[in-house]
Amino acid sequence: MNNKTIILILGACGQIGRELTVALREIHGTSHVIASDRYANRTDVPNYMQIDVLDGERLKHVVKQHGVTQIYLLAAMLSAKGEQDANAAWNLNMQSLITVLNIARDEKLDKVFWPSSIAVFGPRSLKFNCPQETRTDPETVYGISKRAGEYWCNYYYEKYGVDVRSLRLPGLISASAPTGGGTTNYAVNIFHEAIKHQYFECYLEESTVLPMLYMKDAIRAIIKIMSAPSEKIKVRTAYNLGGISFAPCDLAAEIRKYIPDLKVVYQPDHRQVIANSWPASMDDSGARNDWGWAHEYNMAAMASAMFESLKAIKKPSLDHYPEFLIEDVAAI
Ligand code: AKB
Repeated sequence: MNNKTIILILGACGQIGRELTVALREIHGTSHVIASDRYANRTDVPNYMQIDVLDGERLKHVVKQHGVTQIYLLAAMLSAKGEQDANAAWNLNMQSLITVLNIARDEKLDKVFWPSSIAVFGPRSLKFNCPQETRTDPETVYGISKRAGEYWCNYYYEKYGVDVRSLRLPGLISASAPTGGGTTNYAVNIFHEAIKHQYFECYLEESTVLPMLYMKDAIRAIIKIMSAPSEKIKVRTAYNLGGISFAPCDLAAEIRKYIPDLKVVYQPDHRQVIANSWPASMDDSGARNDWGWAHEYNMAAMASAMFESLKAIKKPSLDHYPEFLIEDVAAI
């Protein structure tokens, strides 16, 4: 670790943020990793501060005051929620990125991480083994903001030398935080409902295959791309990232190995349209060749790890999360 590294995580209470904060603190130490989110009074999280990513002045002040050298910008409105308020989604997703890129340029930050998504693809993209370069044509405001954001990252790198790195993340599965506002959330929620009720109402059709990743793999990917030497990063928009692909019926069959009585009812809603527009699997050979990405968890290993983690939680349902963290889930 570099003693001068001071990391600021924006969106540290979210699904990625919670695990990334822990992982980065294991590497750099808690005092070198500032966790921040829009929530006040997180006295349970050490080295935490409340920051609204749309408040550029405060963000700049914090960066200067604490000598921040790297920012991980994780705050965003995801695909399904974004469709409910397109302007708010665009504003949050774009304005926060431009603000962070400007600060990175002006304050000469070492590096920035900003996640893109498989949502940059659309119905005219290749469905299987979707390549890095293909038609994108995203059909959600979230996907449009991610595609535009990729170009902004490339622009700031080319024009100002800002070392911003990005991954097109697939659906992420984890036990440590609820999911908020995404289309791929069913793959997390099914575990909770299977344990609690042995019953799950799935908002996607049983055969809808989507690219997914266990969170531990995603965190490894983020840490790996961020620690790769700059010359290894050949894609300055965002790298395709894949790992596993499955449909709700595949996941249900895997979960039935642990909970044989699980009943799943399929009731596709507006999220089905979004899922239909996304690829089923990703060609992430660029990430594998350029900086050595490799996933470790297949679906069986992911499910086993999920049950292991959820066993450690006394009341394994969405109820065990603090109220403020489930507000986005409840909104969908
Ligand atoms: C979503 O479902 O919106 C996200 C994503 C694929 O970026 N999980």
